[in-house]
Amino acid sequence: AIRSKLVAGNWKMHGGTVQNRSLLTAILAETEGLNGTDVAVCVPYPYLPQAQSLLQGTHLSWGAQNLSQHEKGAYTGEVSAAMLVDFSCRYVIVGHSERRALYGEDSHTVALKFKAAQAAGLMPILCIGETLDQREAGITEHIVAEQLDAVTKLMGVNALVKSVLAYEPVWAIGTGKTATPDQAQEVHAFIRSRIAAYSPEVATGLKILYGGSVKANNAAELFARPDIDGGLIGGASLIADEFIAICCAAK
Ligand code: G2H
Repeated sequence: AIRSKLVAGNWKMHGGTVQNRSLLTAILAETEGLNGTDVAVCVPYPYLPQAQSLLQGTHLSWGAQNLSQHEKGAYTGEVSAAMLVDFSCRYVIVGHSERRALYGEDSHTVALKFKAAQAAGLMPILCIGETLDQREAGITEHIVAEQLDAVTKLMGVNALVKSVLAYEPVWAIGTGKTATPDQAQEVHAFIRSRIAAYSPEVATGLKILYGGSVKANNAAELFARPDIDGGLIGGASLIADEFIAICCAAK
């Protein structure tokens, strides 16, 4: 493969210090030296110090699931990019569909968060994807293009070099309905070709993860497709054996 793979867990609003410790300890023990595959966990904010203390100096990276687009100031309840850096995060998810749908984040806000993350030296994992209605209306490509273009228009296409994309069809998230490898590959190839129109080099180097009900029993087939460079894993990232098997499927 041209690109090494990345498997990132998105714990969402799950966890606790006791479970986290056993989960992370198991993942650490079983995922070392996976043919260059990077493994990361994106944990709820309060567990960043725990992730840092357990994972510092190991092969695992950690990160957060959201951040503020603002640098600092009177934004009660918000968390800045610099705070994530303070806990040695490498990654931060931006624009997850749950943030877009439940917290009103539009593509412009997501682009500002992407910018804030990169300005602090974090690697944004930019999530894009269509809803079921949009897929059925035949506007999947239009939707992912709009979500992607919001970032490239603000930042320029070269900003994608220090980022990861995640294609997450909303209808496949937490529903048990995975996109077929063909469906996923088709959209991944579209995304890469859209970027290649501006910069072939950026397109070739960019990791595009698939997310949406990835499990141990479907990961290998997805990850074998040429434009699928790993996964963003929700539910299955909370179960040690499942997540480890998914990491092992990314060869
Ligand atoms: C998509 C995914 C992780 P799940 O949201 O971001 O979650 O694997 O539970 O569908």
